[in-house]
Amino acid sequence: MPAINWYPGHMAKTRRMLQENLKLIDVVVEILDARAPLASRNPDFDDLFSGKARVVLLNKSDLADSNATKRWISFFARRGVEAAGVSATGGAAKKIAVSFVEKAARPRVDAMKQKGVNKVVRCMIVGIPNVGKSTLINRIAGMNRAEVGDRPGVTRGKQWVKITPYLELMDTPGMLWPKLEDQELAKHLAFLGSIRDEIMDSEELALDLLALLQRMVPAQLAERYGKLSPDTPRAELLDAVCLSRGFLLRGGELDTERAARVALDEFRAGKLARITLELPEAEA
Ligand SMILES: Nc1nc2c(ncn2[C@@H]2O[C@H](COP(=O)(O)OP(=O)(O)OP(=O)(O)O)[C@@H](O)[C@H]2O)c(=O)[nH]1
Ligand SMILES: [Mg+2]
Repeated sequence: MPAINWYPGHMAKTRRMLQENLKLIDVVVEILDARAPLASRNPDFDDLFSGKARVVLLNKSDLADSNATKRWISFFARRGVEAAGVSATGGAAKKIAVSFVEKAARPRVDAMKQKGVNKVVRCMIVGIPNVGKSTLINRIAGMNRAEVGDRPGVTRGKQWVKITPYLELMDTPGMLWPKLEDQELAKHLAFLGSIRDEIMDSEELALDLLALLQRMVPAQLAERYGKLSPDTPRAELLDAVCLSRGFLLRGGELDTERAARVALDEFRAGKLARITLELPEAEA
C-alpha cells in the first residue's frame, strides 16, 4: 500500500487556532482512542500544550480490551499523566471527565478564590479526527450541542459549549500531524477511521486489517465470517468475506469492494471483539 500521509491545509489552520486560543485555557483534555493510544496520540501536542494542565481520556473504551486499557492507564500514570478510560456514548463518561477537569484546574481555581474570585474553568478538548471529542462534549452537556458523525473531519471550527456558569468546554476539529512516520501506526489510524477512507485503497486496507485480526482474534474472525479460517491466505481474505455474506456482483463475480467496506465498518463498530491494537512497551 502506498505510504499514508495526509495533512490537509485546514489542519495547519487548526493548529494555529489552538495556539491562539491557548491563553484562555486552564485545562487541555486530550482524547485518545482506547484501541490505539499510541497511534492516536499527536506527538505535536507535547510542544503545543507544554506548561498547561493536561489530562488524557481513553475514549471508546467499550470497544477496547479492558485489560489493555488498564495497562495504558498505568503507563500514563508512570509518566505523571492522569488518564482514565471512558465511553462517551455511555453513562459514566460525564462524571469521570468532569472530575478529571476539576482536579486538574483546582490549583488555579483555589488561587483565584484566595483573591475572592470564582474562576470560570475553560477547557479545550483536543485529539485526532473521529475519536469522539464532540460526542463527549454532548454527553457532558446532556444535550446535542456539537455535531458528531461516524467519519473523520466532522467538526470544522472551534465551538464553545457552556456546561455550568463555572465550566466551559471548547470543541476543536480533529488534528493529525504533518508526517505519519511510523506506517504501522498510520495503518492503525486508518483501521479506526481517523484518516479519510477516500485517500486510501480500501481493499488493501481491509486486507491488512483482516490479516491482523486473523493473527489477533482468529476464532472471532472465523465465527463472524464463516468461510474465513485461520489458514486463509491474505490474498483470499476478502473473497472469504464475500462467500460468507453472499456478496456477488451480477455475473457471479465476488464483490470484494463491498466486503472491504463491510469488514472495515464492522471492525470500527466493534462487532468482532473488544480489541486493542497496541500495548504499552514492556515495563523495564
Ligand atoms: N462505541 C463508541 N463510539 C463512540 C464513542 N465516542 C464516540 N463514538 C462514535 O465515534 C464517532 C465519532 O464521534 P465524534 O464525536 O464525531 O468524533 P470527533 O472526535 O468529534 O471527530 P471530528 O470532529 O471529526 O474530529 C461517532 O460515530 C460516535 O458515535 C464511544 O465511547 N464508544
Ligand atoms: Mg467533532
